[in-house]
Amino acid sequence: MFEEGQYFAPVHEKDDGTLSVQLGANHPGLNDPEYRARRDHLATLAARWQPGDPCPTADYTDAEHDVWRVVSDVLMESHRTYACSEFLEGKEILGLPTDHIPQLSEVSQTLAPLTGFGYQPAAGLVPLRAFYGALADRRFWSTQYVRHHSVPLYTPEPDVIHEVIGHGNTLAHPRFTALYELAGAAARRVETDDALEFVSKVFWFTLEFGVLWQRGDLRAYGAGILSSPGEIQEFRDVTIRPLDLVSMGTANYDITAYQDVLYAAESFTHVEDVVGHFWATCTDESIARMAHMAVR
Ligand code: TIH
Ligand code: FE2
Repeated sequence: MFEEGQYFAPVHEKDDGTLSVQLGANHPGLNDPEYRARRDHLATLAARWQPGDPCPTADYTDAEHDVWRVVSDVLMESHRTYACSEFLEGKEILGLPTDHIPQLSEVSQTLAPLTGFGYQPAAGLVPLRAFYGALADRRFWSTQYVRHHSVPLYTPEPDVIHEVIGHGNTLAHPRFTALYELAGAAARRVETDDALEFVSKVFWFTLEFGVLWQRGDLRAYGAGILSSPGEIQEFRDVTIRPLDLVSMGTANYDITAYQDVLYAAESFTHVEDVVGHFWATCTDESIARMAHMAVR
């Protein structure tokens, strides 16, 4: 996903109406003209998309399909070992290809009868409220470009691998999508930016970077862990705290590195009971009270 507070590259419109993506100073693709042309092209396609249209077709290059293949291969094994069972069930039902990058439009078509979710292409930054609000309509704003081939193991910048392998497999499972929808409804319900930020931080530490106990084993259910062949190998070695809305909603995190603190639920049901219930019921006032309780 591509939202405020996450690493993202600013996008500018050029005189000819196409978009230009400004990669940061240490972006691995900065001095790769071919990569930059791809980024600009995909951003331009997304910007021309209109609500209701299927996602535009991205004609991926062989090199881009190769990155997907490499990451899919490594993750195939890691998911069996480190992903929670609900993710593995979603993965089984969705049946993503491992030998080529699927189009967002195709994945959306497969998701529709399963959970009603579908992707919309993001050209650049999607503001927090729009990003989360869309979840209430079962729309998921998604990037379409692929991480640079030199960094297959981890990227701070959400790419199609993260959106589809990380989030897509969860969007195929109704227990996950119920949570996404509740997060969306919460984002629409709250009015202050502070409350919205709290809601989005809880999302970060759960649907993006959540872990949970399953049969005595720590497993990942967050899409950010499940799309990174590097981080998925390391998450068990970081500081694991118990699930706690106040700490998650007020914690600061570094978006450019492996997370050093994660919050573990006792089970998937525990996530639903605590986090689902929070999103289902939170208001500006209840969040202000919680934020006030935070130890700073
Ligand atoms: N770090 C993730 C990956 O390498 O797949 C992508 C992101 C998830 C959340 C923010 S960036
Ligand atoms: Fe994400």
